Amino acid sequence: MTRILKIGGSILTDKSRPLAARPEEIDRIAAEIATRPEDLVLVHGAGSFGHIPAKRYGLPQNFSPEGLRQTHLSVARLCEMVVESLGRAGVECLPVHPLSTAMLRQGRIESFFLDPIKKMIAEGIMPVLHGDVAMDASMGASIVSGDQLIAYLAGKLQSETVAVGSNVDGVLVSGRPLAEIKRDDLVRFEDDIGTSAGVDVTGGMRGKLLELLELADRGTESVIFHAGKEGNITRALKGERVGTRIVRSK
Ligand code: IP8
Repeated sequence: MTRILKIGGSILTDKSRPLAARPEEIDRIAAEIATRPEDLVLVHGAGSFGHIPAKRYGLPQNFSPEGLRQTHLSVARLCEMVVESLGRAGVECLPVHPLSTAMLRQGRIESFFLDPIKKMIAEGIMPVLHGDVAMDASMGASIVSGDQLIAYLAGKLQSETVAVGSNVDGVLVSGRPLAEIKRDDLVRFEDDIGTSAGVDVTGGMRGKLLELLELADRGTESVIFHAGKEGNITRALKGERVGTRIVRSK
């Protein structure tokens, strides 16, 4: 059974500065992933490599071919760093760029060419995807976030676990992580669940939660945890309790 791990761009990069990767963090994350890489699909956020150029060119509201090119090349560079680091850690993996595999409508994935991903998994190779720009049937082009990608892939690949590593301890209410959250709780906690620090064009924690609640409604529970704390990725991959679980409403 496939497992999906997302690592937020805020862990891999400094979201307040353009093209500011954190190579030591990338290497630490790769080493943790290398402890249990079997049947794993990795999706990473765009961080400053995506959100800063996207904002500069007014994406996705403004259709800008130059903005699409610059933003894609930038996130592809971050993906290359992640793939190279995983390779050094001994994980066989390959990049999969959503710009070349997904088609959107109104900013949502309408179709996705999954065959290469399925074949990579079958051959013991970890597909590495990332938040990206993508062509959109109604808007010309738009942005597909890593969170939308994991919710989509979890359904299509019938994943048994979905773990989302961010730069906070989970869904925080009054500064403390909830043990679990379901859609019915959302109204009560609405004011506490903010957007992320730094530049973010895809909705921060709130956007993430909405994707994962939708996934829970379809039957796949997930967990949001702090991926910046050493050992947490390894724990999450082992299925140990860490962060906030996103569960289905009764
Ligand atoms: O960091 C956003 O992906 P995310 C992708 O997963 C771009 O929200 C290009 C800004």
